[in-house]
Amino acid sequence: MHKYEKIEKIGEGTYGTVFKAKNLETMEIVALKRVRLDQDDEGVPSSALREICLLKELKHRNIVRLHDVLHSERNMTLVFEYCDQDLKKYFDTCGGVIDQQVVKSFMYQMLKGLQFCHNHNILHRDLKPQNLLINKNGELKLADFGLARSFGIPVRCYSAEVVTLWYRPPDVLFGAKLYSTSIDTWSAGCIFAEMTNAGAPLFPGNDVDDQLKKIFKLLGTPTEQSWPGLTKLPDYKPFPPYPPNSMWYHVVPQLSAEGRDLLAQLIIVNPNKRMLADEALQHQYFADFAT
Ligand code: Z3R
Repeated sequence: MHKYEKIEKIGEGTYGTVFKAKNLETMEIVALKRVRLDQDDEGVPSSALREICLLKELKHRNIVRLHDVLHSERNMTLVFEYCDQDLKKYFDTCGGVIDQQVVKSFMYQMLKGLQFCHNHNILHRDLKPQNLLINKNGELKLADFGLARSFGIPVRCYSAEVVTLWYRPPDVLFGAKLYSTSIDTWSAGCIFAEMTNAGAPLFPGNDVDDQLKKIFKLLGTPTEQSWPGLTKLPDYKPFPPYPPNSMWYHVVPQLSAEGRDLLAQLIIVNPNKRMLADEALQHQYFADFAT
């Protein structure tokens, strides 16, 4: 730890405090993420440590680099590449306008990062604006990839802040335990809509029930016919039979028809029908996009 000098606190993440710091050997600016482990646990589980160390090999321009993993008996500190801000702050400071070409560029980079991790069988499971980081030169990078697998997604952040449900797909909200890559493409769809609306969230639910209700009011309540196996999910409960709302134009008025088509395929309620990152990158929406 003496190798790093803390500069300032950046924020409170899901697992612990994040600091901006300087590597005193290289003078490089980094982000230090201190992971709080359960009080009564015996320190860092060796399985988690192995998994986290594998993430050091995950190298891609749209993934925040994990430089190092430091651990003592009780704690673990992850040393990440530093980025200037996250997408949440970007929304807060954009003054209610985001250029739709910027949205396309961010969306493309988010899908590129997702595609890379999914090709390596790593899921994010908690994708949200707070862990999409943006550089001054317009590069977008995904943070916290693979951490949910090692540490789980807590109900509350260690700082007692409630973990947001806004980007969770209906299968997970109904208690599905077998996660697949479709969990992340749903979140990507929600973030896509939020970007085109300059930071207004698509499904800002207050609790699991309200979250599902908001989703079904737009997309229609699923049935055993539209989604075989739905009623067998661990936390399944029936909802009123809302019809799908066809007024997409009003949901994302700034988005082009191609963009609306892509969005509609990312936020499909049945996880087996949801579009994958690979397919999304081939979508017509990106046809005029030079990287
Ligand atoms: C790695 C992992 C998490 C974070 C990193 C790097 N950088 C973060 S969070 C960050 C967030 C801001 S500035 C840097 S903020 O001021 O926009 N909240």
